[in-house]
Amino acid sequence: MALTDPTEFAVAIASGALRIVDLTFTLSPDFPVMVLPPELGQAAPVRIRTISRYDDAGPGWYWNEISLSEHTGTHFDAPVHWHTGKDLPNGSVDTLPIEHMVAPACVIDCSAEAAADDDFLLTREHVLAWEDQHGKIEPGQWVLMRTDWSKRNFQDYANLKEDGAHTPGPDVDVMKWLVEERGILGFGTETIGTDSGQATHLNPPLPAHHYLHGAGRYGLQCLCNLDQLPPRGAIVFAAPLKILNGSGSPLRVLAVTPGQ
Ligand code: 23J
Ligand code: MN
Repeated sequence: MALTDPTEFAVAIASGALRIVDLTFTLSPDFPVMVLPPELGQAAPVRIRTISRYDDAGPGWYWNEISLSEHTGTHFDAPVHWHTGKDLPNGSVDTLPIEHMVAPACVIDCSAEAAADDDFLLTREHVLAWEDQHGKIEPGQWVLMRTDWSKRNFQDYANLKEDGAHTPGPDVDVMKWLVEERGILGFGTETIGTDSGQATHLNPPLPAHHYLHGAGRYGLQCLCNLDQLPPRGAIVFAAPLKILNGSGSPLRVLAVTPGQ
C-alpha cells in the first residue's frame, strides 16, 4: 500500500525499521579544499570565528560566524556552477525544484578498483555489470560512486602530486551515457570533486561537470559512509542552502536505508 501518511515514516525511523545514515563530513578548517591553478581564483578553507562564548562579548550565549566557499566540504553542485548549465531555468540552489532534494540512490562499489589505482575511472561497462546484478538505473535517481576515499586521512585526501590531483572519478563516456541514456538526477562521489583529479585532461574536460550541469543535473562531493548504503533502496535527502543565485552549497546529506 502506498505511503500517504508521513507519520508512518516517522514511526519507521523511531522503531529502527528504517535507519538514517549521515553522508556528511564535519565542516572544519582543516578539511581539504580544492586547489586550482595559481592564476585562477581560489577558495579559502572554512573559517569559524567565535563571536562570543559566555564571555564579555556575550555573557549568556555562544555563537560563531562562519566564512566558506559554496564548494567546501560535503557539498552540492547546481547547474549554474558550470558554463554548460549557465542559461538553464531554475539552475541555482535557490530556484531548483525541491522535489529533487529527496531521491533514490544507486551505489556503485568501486572501492577495490580505487584502492588499486588512484586514477581509476568508472566506465559504462562497470555500470552495466552493476545493472546486471541490481537492475536498471531509473530516471531521477542519484548515482553514487563508492570508492572508500572518505576513509583516507586529510593529508592524502586531495592526493596532490606535482602534476595535480590523483583521485578517482567517472570517464567521459559513462557520464554522457548516465545523463542522456539513464536520465540520472545527479552523480555523487567521496572525493573532492565529482570529476577525477586528472579530469582537466579529458575531452571534454571535467565531464561530470560538463554533462551533468549542461542537462540541469546535480553533483555531490565529499560524501562519506557510502559503504553503509545498499546498492539500491536508499533514499537521499540533499537540500542545499537557499543562497541567492548560489552555484552550490555545503549541506547535510542524509540517506534513509532499510533497518535491521
Ligand atoms: C570550482 C572551480 C572548478 C571546479 C570546482 C569548483 C569543483 O570541482 C566543484 O567543487 O564543483 S572543477
Ligand atoms: Mn562543487
